[in-house]
Amino acid sequence: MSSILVSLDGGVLSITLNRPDKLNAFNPEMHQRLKAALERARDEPAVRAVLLTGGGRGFCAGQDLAERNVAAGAAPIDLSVTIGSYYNPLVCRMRELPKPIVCAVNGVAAGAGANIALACDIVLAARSASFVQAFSRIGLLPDSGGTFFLPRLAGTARAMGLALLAGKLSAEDAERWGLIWQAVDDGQLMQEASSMAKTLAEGPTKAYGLIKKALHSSASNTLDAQLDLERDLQREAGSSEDYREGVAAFMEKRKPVFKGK
Ligand code: LHQ
Repeated sequence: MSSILVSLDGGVLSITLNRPDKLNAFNPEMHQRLKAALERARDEPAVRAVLLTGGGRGFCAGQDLAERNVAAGAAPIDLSVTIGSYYNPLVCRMRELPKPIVCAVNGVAAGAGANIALACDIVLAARSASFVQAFSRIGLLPDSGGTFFLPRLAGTARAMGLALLAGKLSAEDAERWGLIWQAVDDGQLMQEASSMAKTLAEGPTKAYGLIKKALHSSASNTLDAQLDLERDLQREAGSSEDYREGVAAFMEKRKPVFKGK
């Protein structure tokens, strides 16, 4: 059974992390397959949105720790190699994908699994799901963008508490704290996430890519620089077929038919 399941339907590329007996913890094979799926999402015009979820009862438990068990007296493993080779490129690939990623957090999201969920564009979580910055439980600090996303989304006080105490944060608190878009009833999660991804797949894909770029640049830009960026990106959006269609549809009082171009 493949560690990642991928299917394309109606413009939505669904990617399911699929090592359920390990709560979908990452191993190198899973990283490589996820990389290939995200490259497909980037390169295939037929893909206009991504839906990421986990198989079984968990979303993702981060790094597979069975591969990290160092025997007493043995030299430590250099974790920067794994982070540099897999996790950092993964987070960058997701953020730079010029198409929206909806994440359906179906169960526990721990360690790098939690932060990979936070790197998605719209995060829905089942009410029974939880987020755990599990790193300090094993003597590490949050990675996969955790120290970037957490303070920006929830503020430094909450980021610090999550990272130091490594407790479980419920989906409802994650919503209340601004970490995710919405907590939804367990039975509704996949239907709501699929419907949202489908709606996005029928939208102005080019504008969505530019929205991601603009919002992701915001944190490190001055107001002047951000205004300049908005001007330049709007020039790009304004030359798209979808903008022409959007305005025409508005004037003709009909629903626009966007082609993602
Ligand atoms: C697992 C795992 C797991 C293997 C559950 N590995 N088997 C980056 C670069 C390089 C190195 C280091 O790390 C990183 C980034 C990171 O992600 S570090 C953080 C790694 N993740 C964790 O520390 C989380 C470890 N897991 C847990 O704390 C718990 O499993 C959580 C809170 C996620 C869920 O708890 P429960 O619902 O009680 O489930 P469980 O603990 O019983 O787990 C179910 C099974 O999954 C169990 O296997 P078993 O054979 O006993 O049924 C676990 O061993 C296995 N599993 N996480 N990361």
